[in-house]
Amino acid sequence: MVKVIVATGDPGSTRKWCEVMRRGLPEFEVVAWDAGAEASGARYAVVWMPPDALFRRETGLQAVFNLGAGVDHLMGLPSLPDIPVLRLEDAGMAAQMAEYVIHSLAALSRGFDAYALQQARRRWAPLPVMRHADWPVGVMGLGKLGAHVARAVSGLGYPVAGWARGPRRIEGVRAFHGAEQLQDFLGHTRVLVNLLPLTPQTTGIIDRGLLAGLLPDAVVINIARGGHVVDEDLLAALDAGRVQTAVLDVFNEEPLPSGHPYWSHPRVRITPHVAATTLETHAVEQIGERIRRLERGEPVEGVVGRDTGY
Ligand code: NDP
Ligand code: OXD
Repeated sequence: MVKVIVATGDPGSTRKWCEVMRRGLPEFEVVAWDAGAEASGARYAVVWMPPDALFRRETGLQAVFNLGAGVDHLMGLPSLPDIPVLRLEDAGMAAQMAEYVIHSLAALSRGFDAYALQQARRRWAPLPVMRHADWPVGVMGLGKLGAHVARAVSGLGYPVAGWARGPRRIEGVRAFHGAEQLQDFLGHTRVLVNLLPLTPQTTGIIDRGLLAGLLPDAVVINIARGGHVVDEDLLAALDAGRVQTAVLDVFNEEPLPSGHPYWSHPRVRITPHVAATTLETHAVEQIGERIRRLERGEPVEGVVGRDTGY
């Protein structure tokens, strides 16, 4: 029987994922990481922020499955062996991301935030009709999640630009790529949606220079990683009115420390890293199918590039 070891940073979550996997994938033997135990001899590891000791002890692993789309935590582990690392692709997260972005965008463009303030004052005052053309959206990262978000927002009638590493073709989306086209992309963007992976190339990308390139009265929606943002630069842009609103789901330090200026900033909206959560059924199905393919010697999707880091 193929053995799979589950290791997350938290024992409760490790137990939960073991149960979910045993229920969904009864043909595999699923064991939980236990720091005090001997090597289990597992062929596959299913992980989220695992301890570095996992890879030093489990030396028979053939592949590692990340229980999320972003692999930045995992790729930084010094003991990660040179075996395939696979990440979740969409697995129900793309629809959640689109919902998050449309909610945040409409709160501003359709005036729902303003109407909430009016309600508090018992005020009945329709705002001028919104024009989509006044709210051009730019999506950084056109992968599994970003491309879906770009299509969804474009489908509502907003002008949409996108930016990726290489050329991309997405109907209804004006696509830019590479460092040389970044300024052009920003010049088409009032509402910036970040869905880049966190890599050495993208760390700190949302800085003073980038924010200065956005269209006036900009909005920043960061739903990728906190490490993409230089916090002092974003706060300065908010205070200067360069950025009117920041919608932030992810932070350089999580949980966001209670003294952080974002908490009390009147034009910052905060959610606790929930823009898209890993859905158990989808995740287990995707991982199970990929383990079966690897066991049959067939190619699999979702393998992270060691050179690119995503
Ligand atoms: P993908 O790997 O599918 O897509 C990444 C996209 O980013 C690709 O279009 C890629 O370009 C582009 N990209 C990568 N590096 C660069 C670069 N240096 N310059 C320009 N573009 C670049 O990722 P996903 O869509 O699956 O996920 C994106 C991120 O979302 C995850 O890495 C994770 O951090 C975050 N996330 C956050 C969640 C939350 O709840 N807040 C939940 C899930 C994910 P190309 O197409 O040319 O390769
Ligand atoms: C992910 C996340 O990367 O939840 O999947 O952040």
